[in-house]
Amino acid sequence: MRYVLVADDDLLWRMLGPTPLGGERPVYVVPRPALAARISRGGGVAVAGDPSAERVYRRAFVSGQEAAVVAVPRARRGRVLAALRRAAPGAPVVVVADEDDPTPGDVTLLSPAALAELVVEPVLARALTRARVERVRAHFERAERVLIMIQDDPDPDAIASALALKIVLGRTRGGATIGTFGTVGRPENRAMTRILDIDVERLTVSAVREYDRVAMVDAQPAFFEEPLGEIDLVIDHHPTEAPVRARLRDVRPSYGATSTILTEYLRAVDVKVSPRLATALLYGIKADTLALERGATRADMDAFAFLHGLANHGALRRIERPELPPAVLDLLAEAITRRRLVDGVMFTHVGPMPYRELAAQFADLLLQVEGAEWTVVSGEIEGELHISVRNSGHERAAGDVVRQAFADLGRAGGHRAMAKAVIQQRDWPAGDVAATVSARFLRALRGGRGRAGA
Ligand SMILES: [Mn+2]
Repeated sequence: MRYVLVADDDLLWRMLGPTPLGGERPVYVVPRPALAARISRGGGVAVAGDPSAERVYRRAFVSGQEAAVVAVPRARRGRVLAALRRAAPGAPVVVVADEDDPTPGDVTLLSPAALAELVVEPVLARALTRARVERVRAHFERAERVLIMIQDDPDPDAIASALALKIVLGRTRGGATIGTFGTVGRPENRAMTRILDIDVERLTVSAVREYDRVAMVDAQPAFFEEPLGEIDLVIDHHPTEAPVRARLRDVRPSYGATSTILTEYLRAVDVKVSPRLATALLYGIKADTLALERGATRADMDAFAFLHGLANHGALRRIERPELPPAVLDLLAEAITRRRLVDGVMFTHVGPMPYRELAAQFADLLLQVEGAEWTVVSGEIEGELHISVRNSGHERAAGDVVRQAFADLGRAGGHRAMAKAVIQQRDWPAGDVAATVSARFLRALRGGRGRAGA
C-alpha cells in the first residue's frame, strides 16, 4: 500500500521522513518546490503543486487506491479534499483535524489529541520509567550484598519478578540472592526454577540483616510477620493494607502482575531480554492473570505480547504440565481405584504422601474426569492432613466451601477455583478419614446451595 501525504508545511515530513509506510515510501504532496526539493534531498519522494488543484493529485496517485493523509488548515481543507476526490474518488482518506471540526462523512478523522495519545504518551511513560529505573540502579549500585525477597510460598510472578530485578540491577549469577522464608512448593513452580535455572534460597530472619541492600518484589513488608528492618525497594501490584515502608517503592494495584512492571523496567532501559527471562515473565503474567482472563489490564497485555515473541514456548509447556515422578504412579493408581463420585464431587484419599503438593497435583489431574465438577483430594504428611480442592464450574468459590467445611479444625481457604485445608492430624476427629472429609465437604457445599433451608 502506497501512502500520499498532503501538507502545507514540513510537519508530516519531519514526523515521518522517508520511512516506508505500509511497505512503500510515501509520496509527499507539498505546495512549495523548495520544500519538495528538500524532501528529495532527504531521501523522500515529493510532488510540488497547489494542493487545492486536481492536477497535483493526478501525479501523486498512481492507482487511485492509495491511502491519503491530509494535514492542512481548516480554511483550505474543503477545497483540498474536493480536488483530491476528483483525482482519486476511491482512496481512503485520513484527515488530521480537531474532533469538532466539520469533515465529510467519507474521511476518517485523526485528532491531534489522539496523535498525542498514540505517540507522545508512550514516550513520556517510558521516560518516567527510565528515570525510576535509574534511581533504583543508583541506590543498589555500590552494595556488595543484595537480597531480593519474595513471599513464603513463592509463585511464578514473584520468582520471575525477582529474576528480572536481578538483571535490571546488572547482577547476574552470584551478585544478588533471591530469598524466601518459605520454600517453592507447587510442582509447576519447582519445575519453573529447575527448567529456567533460577536459584531461590531459603532464608532465616536473622540472615536478612547480613545484606547491604534489601528489595522485595510481589509482596510488601506488612505481609510478613517477621520484623524486617528497613527495606530499600518494594515493587508490587497487591493493594496496600498498611503504608509501604521502603526507601523506594513502586506499587501499582491496577496491574495484573508484578512481572508486567518489571517488563516495563527492562524495556525502558533497553535491557536485552533473553528467552529464559522472557519465559519466566510470561509465565508470571499468565499465572497471576489466569492467562489474561482475570484482572489483566492493557499494560499486562502489552507486556504479554512483547514477551510472547521472545519466550521459549517448549520450556513453558514443560513447566505448565509438570511431570509425575514414576514412584508416584502407583499412588495415583490406588487413589483412582479408591475414588468416589458423589453429586459431581470426586473424592479420593491418598494416605501418606511423599511430598506436600501431591494432593494438589492429583486434584488438578482428576478434574479432567468427565462428570467431576469438583475434586477433593486428601493425604497425610509430617503429622498433617492436607486437603486440596479444585472446581471447574463457577457455582461457589472453592475457598468459601473449604473454609466452611474445615476452618474449625485448622487452616482453610483459597480462591474461586482452588483451595486447601491443612489440619494437624491430632486435631482431626477419630474415625475413617475419607468418610469424614467427604461428609464435611458435602455438608458445606449443600449448606451453601440451599442456605434458606439449612
Ligand atoms: Mn503477583
